[in-house]
Amino acid sequence: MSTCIPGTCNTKNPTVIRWVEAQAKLCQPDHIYWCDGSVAEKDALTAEAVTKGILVKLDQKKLPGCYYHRSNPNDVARVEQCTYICTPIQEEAGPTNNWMAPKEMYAKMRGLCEGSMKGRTMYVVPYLMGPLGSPLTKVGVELTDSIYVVLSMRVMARMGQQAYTQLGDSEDFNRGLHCMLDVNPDRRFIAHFPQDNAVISVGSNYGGNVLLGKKCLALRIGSYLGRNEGWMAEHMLILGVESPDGEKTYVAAAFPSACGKTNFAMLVPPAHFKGWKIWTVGDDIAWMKPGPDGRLYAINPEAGYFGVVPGTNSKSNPIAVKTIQRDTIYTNVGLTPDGDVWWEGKDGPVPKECLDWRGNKWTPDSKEKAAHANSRFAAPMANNPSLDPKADAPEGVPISAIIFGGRRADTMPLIYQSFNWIHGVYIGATMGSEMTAAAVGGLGQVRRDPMAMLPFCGYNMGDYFRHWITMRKLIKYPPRIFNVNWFRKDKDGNFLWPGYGENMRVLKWIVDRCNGHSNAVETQLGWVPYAKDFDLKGLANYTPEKFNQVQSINNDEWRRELLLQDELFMKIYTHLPKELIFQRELLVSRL
Ligand code: SAT
Ligand code: MN
Repeated sequence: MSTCIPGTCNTKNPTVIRWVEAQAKLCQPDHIYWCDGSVAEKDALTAEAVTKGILVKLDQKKLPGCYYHRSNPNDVARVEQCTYICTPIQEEAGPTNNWMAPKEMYAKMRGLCEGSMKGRTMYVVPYLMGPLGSPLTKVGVELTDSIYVVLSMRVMARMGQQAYTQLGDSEDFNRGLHCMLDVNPDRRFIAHFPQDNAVISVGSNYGGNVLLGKKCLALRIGSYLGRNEGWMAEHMLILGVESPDGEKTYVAAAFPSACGKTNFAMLVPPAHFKGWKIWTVGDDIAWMKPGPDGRLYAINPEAGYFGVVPGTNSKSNPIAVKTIQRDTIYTNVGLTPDGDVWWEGKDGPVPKECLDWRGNKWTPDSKEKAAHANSRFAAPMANNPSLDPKADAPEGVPISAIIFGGRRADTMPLIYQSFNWIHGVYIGATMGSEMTAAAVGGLGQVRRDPMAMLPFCGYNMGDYFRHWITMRKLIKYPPRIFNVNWFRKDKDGNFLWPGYGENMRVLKWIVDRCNGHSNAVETQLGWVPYAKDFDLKGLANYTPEKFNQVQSINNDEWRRELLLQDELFMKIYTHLPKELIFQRELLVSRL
């Protein structure tokens, strides 16, 4: 079988063609289909997916262009225990990553992929991570035997012919191979080869495991490339804050998966904030590089949102509600008899019955949830009514603030600001968060998740901290660094902060700090707002006492926190920059 039949193969790049040929020889598909990203192609593949039962067509009047997908019930989230960083030397991957020598992993993958596409079609999916023509943009080609992956990649990345335009004759592209196999957790591997700019993913058909542009290229391989090339690949949303007088300030924020990055990126200010507006650049990933003016510039490498569905409603995220009305693929939510989707926390009445994410009959009396806790929408960012006009700008947007945050019931105040960059790096490096449904295992336990990158750093975490410290020297006007926690609770388990749109109050203080418009008090942890300056106007029943409570610093809790932080520092001790140990000592002395 010839791989590149004239008229079907849509690139002349000899390296791409040779590589596809080699993978086809291994996987032995019946057909090879070279995707061009066109609308006609999307329509044809969608129709085929519907015929094969991979997608269910939803009510097209209510939800134009929307489809429904159920994953295998054993395959509903990222699996960190199956995720490997394959560097020649184990120390390069570091103690926080699973490791296997590249030779050994390639051999294992060859064994699993051999003949795995017999009777199937191999789709060649060229895509860009980043806007066409941006110096930060990277090219990827993903080979997959899943139509669901092709259609999702078309939403999540700039997929199609433009990728070959950016690539030209170059050999510099990410080589991604995805084989579904029999979707068996025992044969599930997501293997990264940073030195080869390559990823092989087998045995899954779910989100972050298989949309190889996202976590695999944009974060794990991206972080590795960024360290070598002088830029940063971060698990961060990017948003723009516009003030009533038109001043625009961009911030980037790192929260672990399923801690509200998408909601924060699409925040709608409460009525009291007349004239303020939030613009979305990205909701999950930021690639950042110093610009010619000495500031740090960020692009969102993605073109869509892969957001958590449950809890999405007009209070938590009215912009997402609008964004997912069309051209959206819903995975693992409930399906109503009239071709609509439903999930726990959706606006409107609860349906009398529907099919749950497993396809079983569901009624309001059912014990199980209709939508899986990690059910997702994949929606194009072009649908977002608050999409920032610069979301496609090749030069990106200048970042004034970096915000770290996690899900913490105690210890962490609502907001504080680091004393300086290196102190901010320490705050990011010691981040902790309660685990969520985005990854398999450990729900609710606090784990250290430095910069929200623990599952996504493609090299030694200690070296990653060093890279953050080094970057300071390359940025003349570094962003200010802040820490937030929307999730602090009182003794009775009630949230101490209303969250959602009200987070605008915190964001305003951050932006005011960056622009020299507000004062701060020094504490053990960092700079915090004066209670009298912090805008609580129009917040019903929210007293200054409650604000003091959510901002309180409990030295006993902080002593325990320091011991918990040590666990991670001990683990990566051999590569831990000494600057961070000094920061720890300074904090101890302040406490
Ligand atoms: O499943 S994904 O990895 O794409 C989403 C997430 O965990 O952030
Ligand atoms: Mn994420």
